[in-house]
Amino acid sequence: AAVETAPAIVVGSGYGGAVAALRLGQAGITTLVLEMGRLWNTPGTDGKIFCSTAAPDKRSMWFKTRTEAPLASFLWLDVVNKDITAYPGALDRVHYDNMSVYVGRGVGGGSLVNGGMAVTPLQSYFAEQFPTVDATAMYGTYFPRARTMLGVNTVDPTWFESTEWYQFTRTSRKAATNTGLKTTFVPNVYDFGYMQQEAAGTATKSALAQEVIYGNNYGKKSLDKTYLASALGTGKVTIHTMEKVKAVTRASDGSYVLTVDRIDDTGTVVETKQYSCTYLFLGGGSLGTTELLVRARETGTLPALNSSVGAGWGPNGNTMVGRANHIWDTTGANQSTMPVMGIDDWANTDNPVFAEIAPLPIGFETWVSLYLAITKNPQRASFTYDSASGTVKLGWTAAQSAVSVAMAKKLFDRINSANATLYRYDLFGSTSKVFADDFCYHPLGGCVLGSATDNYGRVKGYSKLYVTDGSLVPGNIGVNPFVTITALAERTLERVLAEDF
Ligand code: FAE
Repeated sequence: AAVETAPAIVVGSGYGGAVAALRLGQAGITTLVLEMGRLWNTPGTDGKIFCSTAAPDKRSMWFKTRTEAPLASFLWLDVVNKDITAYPGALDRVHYDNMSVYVGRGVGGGSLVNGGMAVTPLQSYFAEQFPTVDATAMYGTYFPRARTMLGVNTVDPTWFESTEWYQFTRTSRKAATNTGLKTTFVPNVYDFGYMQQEAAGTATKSALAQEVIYGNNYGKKSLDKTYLASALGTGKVTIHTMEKVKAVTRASDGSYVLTVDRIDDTGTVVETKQYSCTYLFLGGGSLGTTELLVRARETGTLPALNSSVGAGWGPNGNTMVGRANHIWDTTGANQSTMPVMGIDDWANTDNPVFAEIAPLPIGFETWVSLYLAITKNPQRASFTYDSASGTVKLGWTAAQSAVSVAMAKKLFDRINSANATLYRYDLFGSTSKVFADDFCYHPLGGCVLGSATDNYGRVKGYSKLYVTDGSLVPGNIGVNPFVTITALAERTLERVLAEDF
């Protein structure tokens, strides 16, 4: 088959890929984006593009025959998951031996399915994690640029205090305050003006209609509405969907050659294509990018990649936990799916934890306070290539998850003790499981900045090859990660466009 050629190719259309696509397009460089998922712009027979968590169908998950929601059970019953038809749905759960990782699939990557929390890390912790990056430039230029481009806004505090939709957050805040803990509002890319209209009954409900992890039909500024819309607007950027990059090699003239499977809605490979480019930007996310590069090094297609490729992975210390409130401390049958507050105990050097107050939007009173804790777990793992199966494996162990659990438990034991409350035992599938220790939402690392790449995401051992996504972040950033990923990508693109083109 003929080789299609483009000056620049971007793999993936999540945060890192979207920033690369826009800035390349604005610089006048013809750019092709290759995305394995679909473009989410066509309503189904119900008139909606995405399905809700209350009634998941084939659109929910990436080629699964049963949904795999983070909360496996309620009152130990498997009421949460449903059988579905295999289809290129929006949310994937990728299983490794002791850790499964949720990722978004489609034009917009994780922005399609995430909680929209747009949090800038503490500058001192950013500087600790990225000692070679000029933190002043990050906080003066790139973080503000990222927040503006992403459309970050905050909930109106007056409305927050009065609306039934955030009763669950206020109840969790009360328990934290009783413990002497600090809570903080967190910004979001969901349009809170729109959400107030939903609550008033003047706009079609999305965040207030149990839509989030399988996509939001309204209200959310996902990347297809921000960076990617602007990228397409330059007239220089094209996106090919349902095309998965399988392999990367380098031709003798220095160009990169990509082998790509085009799939249909059943997952069948309908065509295997070859693309070539001068500049290659990898934005497949921590899993996608690292897998491509580990495979390239181990199969000899990019043999000069160094031993740091595949190393430094962590789940951002993620652990989920639920508490049972007293009968008089209700959390509300109606809950917004967009979190707006966190318990910020990161300054506690003995046990740093930032815990997002998460909703449990199932439409009836549960008295559950749910949290996604981000702990400062220092454990890291590596990806390795298994030549027998041709797959890439992640070496994360159960003992490494136990470190996150122990840190979260220290914090929530304090909260339970101050409030005379207990954990919920019925949420994660088995009677003994209080902490979800086997999945994460925040995969980070694998091609860490300054180790696998130079200080600007240029992959060591090659020229004109770049990483722009979450694989640059060394396993932990202390808050929800997409603002950091976006800001780092802005910094990389500015430098690379000035020096390498
Ligand atoms: P990502 O957004 O994952 O994009 C990678 C893209 O590349 C995807 O579209 C893939 O389909 C595509 N791709 C991968 N491999 C290939 C290949 N070989 N060929 C072609 N295409 C490929 O990467 N973060 C926050 O900051 N706040 C939140 O509230 C939040 N909530 C979350 C909730 C959920 C349920 C999930 C899953 C994640 C959440 N996150 C949140 C994490 C956040 O979405 C994630 O850090 C970013 O999406 C990562 O951005 P990347 O650019 O690294």
